[in-house]
Amino acid sequence: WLPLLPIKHYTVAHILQDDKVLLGYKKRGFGQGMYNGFGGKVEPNETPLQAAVRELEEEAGIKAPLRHIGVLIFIVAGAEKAFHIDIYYAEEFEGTVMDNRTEEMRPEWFSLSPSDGPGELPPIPWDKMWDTDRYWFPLLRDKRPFVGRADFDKNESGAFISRRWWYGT
Ligand code: 6OG
Repeated sequence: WLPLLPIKHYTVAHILQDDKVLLGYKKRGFGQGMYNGFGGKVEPNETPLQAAVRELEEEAGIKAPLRHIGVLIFIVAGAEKAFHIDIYYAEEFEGTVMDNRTEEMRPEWFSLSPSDGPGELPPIPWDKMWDTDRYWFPLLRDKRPFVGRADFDKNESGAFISRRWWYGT
């Protein structure tokens, strides 16, 4: 058998509705201070879909019929594990979006249409998101399945450089 790089399996779930997307401001942990969909680690006793539904309920307080739409693989030079992230979305949900009630995430709606005028929802906060998000968000918005991979290496001065591959339908 070939040696395998073990993976850490995560989920990220988004609600897409009427040209807007629900994201959460991460108040602690990995990705603190950034906006992301809702998600976390897939536990050993559950499927990725079960994990995605559970995390959405824990972090946003809503239940949604999530559909799988994308896979991201991140490989960081020198790290013991690769990241495997399953991306989900739903267009409807049950319950009321929680209003800043958890320690973890503060849910907020953002506009997916570039031409919103004053008084409308804020645009996607790219500068406070993972920088690879901008590659696959347009595919998520259009509900086009995708896979992507990014390899992160350090250059001589210690800065991360990345190479990326994206495949959409
Ligand atoms: P906890 O450790 O807080 O879960 N995650 C990423 N999300 C995006 N958009 N881009 C990435 O690429 C990510 N790497 C990890 C997966 C961490 C959460 O962060 C997500 C989980 O939802 C760099 O339980």
